Amino acid sequence: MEKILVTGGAGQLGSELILALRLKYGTENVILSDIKESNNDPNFMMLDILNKVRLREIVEDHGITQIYHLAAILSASGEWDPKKTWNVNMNGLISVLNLAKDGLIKKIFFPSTIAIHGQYTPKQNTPQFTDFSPSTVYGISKISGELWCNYYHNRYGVDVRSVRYPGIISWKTKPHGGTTDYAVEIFYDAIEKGSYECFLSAETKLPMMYIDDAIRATLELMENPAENIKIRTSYNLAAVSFTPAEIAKKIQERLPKFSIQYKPDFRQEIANSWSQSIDDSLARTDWGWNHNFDLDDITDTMISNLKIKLQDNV
Ligand code: AKB
Repeated sequence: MEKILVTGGAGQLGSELILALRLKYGTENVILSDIKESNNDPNFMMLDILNKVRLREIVEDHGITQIYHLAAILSASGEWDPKKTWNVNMNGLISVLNLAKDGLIKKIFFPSTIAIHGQYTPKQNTPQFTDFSPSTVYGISKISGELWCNYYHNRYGVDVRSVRYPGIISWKTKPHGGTTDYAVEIFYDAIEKGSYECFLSAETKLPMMYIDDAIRATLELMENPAENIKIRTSYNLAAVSFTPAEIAKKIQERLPKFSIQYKPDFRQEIANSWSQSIDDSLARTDWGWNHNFDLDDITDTMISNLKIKLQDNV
């Protein structure tokens, strides 16, 4: 029986990944951990990922077999405290990798990101293997993390698997501290205020994905036989690409009074350093990845669910 620990599990991705994992393995076998208290969760443990003694204790006490290591500081908020971001993102991962090296856990999931892209990364159809010289400390920590994963796999046989997520769009839990967060905020503001002030310019094209696709990709990657997982740094992963102007138009087709203004801030420079579209053919070939949600599906799903969720405010 698998026993799973999700670190940093209370965030945008974790809160929905937890639901999918619990459906599969049972609530009692999937522990949600985070630095913030989560009183309502039926199987929660407080964990600061920098506390390696506590991490090891949880793993030993509960017979943890797999860790989904989501605890990290993202691209925009990471720039406020680069040293802390490096510490959390890097040392947290190394502690988790060491648990597998020491034979305590069998499998690790490590989320990488399009934030590993940089100035010299090809902006269209970014290949799996190319120049990655990121400009943010988050990006630097993630590309370094990928290399550490590959090293632990080659040197110690650790079964660590990873995908490079694009921006993730979801309605249940809001993202915090990312550059792609605008693509979620725009839906909240469209419904609650009828207008949105976007922190990226109208033509900033970025790769994005609906949360259901992101969760399915994660589970499919983790459940595939080990021999199918040929890349142990991290797989390119893609679904759709669009600009703020394009998503605004889709919203206006459904909410005709919606308006958008553009006021780019420091996040514009970060977005400019990332690619516009990704070649994820190796994920598709090696472990059968395929996305389901296009921009129309995402827009419909976000608007209908948020209208219900926010109905008291509308
Ligand atoms: C961010 O914007 O920092 C994240 C990411 C692309 O990893 N959503």
